[in-house]
Amino acid sequence: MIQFPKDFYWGAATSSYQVEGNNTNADWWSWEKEAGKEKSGPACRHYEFYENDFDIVKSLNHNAHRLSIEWSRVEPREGEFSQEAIQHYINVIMTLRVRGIEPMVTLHHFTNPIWFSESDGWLNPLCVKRFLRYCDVVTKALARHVHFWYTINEPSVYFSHAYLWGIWPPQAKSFFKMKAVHDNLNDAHVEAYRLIHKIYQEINIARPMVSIAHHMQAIVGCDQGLRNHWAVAMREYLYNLEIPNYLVKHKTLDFIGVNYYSRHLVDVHSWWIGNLLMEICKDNHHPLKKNFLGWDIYPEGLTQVLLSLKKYNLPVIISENGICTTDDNERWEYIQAHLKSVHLAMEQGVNVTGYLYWSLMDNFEWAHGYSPRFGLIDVDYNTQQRTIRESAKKFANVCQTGILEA
Ligand code: IFM
Repeated sequence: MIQFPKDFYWGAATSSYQVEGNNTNADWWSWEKEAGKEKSGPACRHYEFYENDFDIVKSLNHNAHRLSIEWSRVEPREGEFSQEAIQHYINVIMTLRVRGIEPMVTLHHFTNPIWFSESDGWLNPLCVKRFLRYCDVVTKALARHVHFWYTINEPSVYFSHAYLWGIWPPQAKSFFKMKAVHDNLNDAHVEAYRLIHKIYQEINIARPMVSIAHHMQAIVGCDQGLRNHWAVAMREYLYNLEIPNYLVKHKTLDFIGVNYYSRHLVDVHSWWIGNLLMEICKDNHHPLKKNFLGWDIYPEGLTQVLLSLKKYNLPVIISENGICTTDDNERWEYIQAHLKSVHLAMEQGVNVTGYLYWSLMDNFEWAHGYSPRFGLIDVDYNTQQRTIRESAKKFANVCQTGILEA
């Protein structure tokens, strides 16, 4: 039996674009059409059904819930803020609060308003200023009801997918553009962190907790050879620790949000820098069970990444961890195994204060569309019927008691 602390945050996460539906002013909306991808369309219609969805959240004993604000709804045209959208998000937050659920709010989760993207998005020299104007409006509207903020979701995933691999909008394939966006997102976080704290100080409310949701993988060498050893060390620094190092150096993390799913298996056949940084194992000599998208399931890696954060001496919240699968038994096994890994890291001194499963409900998985099923709640996209999965009920017991039967 494993016992988690009494005041632990338990819950699940979503993002606006993936569940709300009809985010017609977002860059993804137009890109889905241009690129011939599956359309997000009405998604889970969570924009309309959030009260009902939060009743379910309550029934599952979650005491925290992570969601994101859709910038393209709040500021559909440059400098024009929608009171309707702002009021909507106030209502969303209050709906959580009256149910005793701690809202954790993300300001940027992959999507941008079309006007922002059409003027060079995160490459425009004005991008940080534009993002801050939006953050200012949202923070002032929500400050009295929100204590936890994530400025940016998975900056490293965003800049690599959208500016290096070219598989997300705006489909750039340039190391230099990626580096510029990396720098701008770091600046955006640092400035947004300072702005949020300043607003809380001005209206004299308790210091908020501000972070990013940082994507981390367990980086594992196929063997202990010198080349793999070097490659693992370099990637560990560049992929996992470089961003937190920078943000900690600028004193702009109150906690660390960790999104963990899988491992990254390193097998390098040349000393060329490209191989050292990017070559991954293509053999099947260390096979593991995989999720629906083919990602390795590697729970012990969560202990590994959490221990790597110990040196920062900051609280950690698992802001995302989950599996897409058509077999719900696998989901419960995944949750159990990862919670054990979290607890192991806690026993070794990492101050983990919460665990949020990805995702509350099945949703739009970006370029993969609707096939991957990550949800604790099954969504029938034809009828919008929600069905609570067995794994959700088992997780609900842990949320209620803080006890995981080993
Ligand atoms: O669906 C995404 C989410 O938007 C960000 N983190 C990873 C999830 C699963 O791919």
